[in-house]
Amino acid sequence: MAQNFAFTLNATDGAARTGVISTPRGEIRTPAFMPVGTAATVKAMLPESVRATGADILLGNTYHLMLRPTAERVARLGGLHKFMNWERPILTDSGGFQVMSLASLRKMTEEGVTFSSHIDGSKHFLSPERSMEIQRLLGSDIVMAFDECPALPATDEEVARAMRLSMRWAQRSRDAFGDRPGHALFGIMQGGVTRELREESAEALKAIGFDGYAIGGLAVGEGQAAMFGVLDYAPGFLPADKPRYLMGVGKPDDIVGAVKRGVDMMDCVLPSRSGRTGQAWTRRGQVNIKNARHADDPRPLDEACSCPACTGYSRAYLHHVFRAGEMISGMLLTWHNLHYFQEIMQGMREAIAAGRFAEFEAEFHARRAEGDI
Ligand code: PRF
Ligand code: ZN
Repeated sequence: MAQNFAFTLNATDGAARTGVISTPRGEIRTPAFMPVGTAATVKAMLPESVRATGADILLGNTYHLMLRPTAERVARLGGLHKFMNWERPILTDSGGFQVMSLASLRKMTEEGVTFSSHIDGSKHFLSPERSMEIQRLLGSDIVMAFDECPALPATDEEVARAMRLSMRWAQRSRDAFGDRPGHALFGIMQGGVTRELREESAEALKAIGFDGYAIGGLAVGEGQAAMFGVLDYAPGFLPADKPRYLMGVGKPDDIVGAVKRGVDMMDCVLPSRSGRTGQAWTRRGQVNIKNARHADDPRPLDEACSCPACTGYSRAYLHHVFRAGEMISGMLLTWHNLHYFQEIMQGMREAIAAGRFAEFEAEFHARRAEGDI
């Protein structure tokens, strides 16, 4: 197991947990939300601004970086942290999930997946061994095993086949990763919405042994009720003394529901992507800054928010710069959204530590029910 990489649980409240992941590049307070920096940038944000929102760790992508600028070039330039000017922890996804959603002409075999780049059509190959090599070249602190995530709905046979292939790939990822002090390798559970397959996947991962365990294959079209149905049991199949990471989730209410069920880490493009399309997330729900009702509104987006967008600008201004296509629009809304997501995480960490997660959750839902006013 990785040296200088440790998970300390500080408190639990029901299934919810709070703690700290220690790495040589700094501490990650859990539950943690990881902003997505796909192409070696959290779009529209300087790294110091991302840090100012409260992020302890970013997510990067094997798939995008192997295509452009290539992992070998990033390594020559001193690694991803130096390249993008973010010295704190970085977790990298392993690439298979992005191949399935972005690449064309995919061909999957036991060995790996061959695909054409969504950028220029060039041909590439990813396998557990190549994914481990790329993530090592990038200098990732938390490396993800190479897996296959089927889109739901899929037949039970298809979900089982993909899960069992992912478990063989998990063993190959573990073997190829080797022993890298200060760096962690996380396994990824698959198995769709089928309890028996989730349990089989968890057993296979535990037998291999990882520094942390991700729950993959959710938020792929099954809906929140089905996802929460899986999260009612799946975290309990995983070791209590290792971090649990729910991949690609989610909206604020998904995040709160996942933490309630025992998840420690999450990532999602939602706060950054929706910031660039004029969608803001606030304590009172979603606000579409494009809407004409904001054109003369001198109030901030959220009067209780301490982010730069809310302390320095009116809804009228945010509406104007979005309509005018000004770059500051995406910058301010992304900052606000990331700030709000991190504020939810901080609120949950404090609530769990104080044994009042239920009160936090009730207050969270009550505010949203009031709506934007
Ligand atoms: N596997 C990997 N990355 C992912 C997922 C997965 O299942 C998901 C599913 N929501 C998002 N990102 N490797
Ligand atoms: Zn704000």
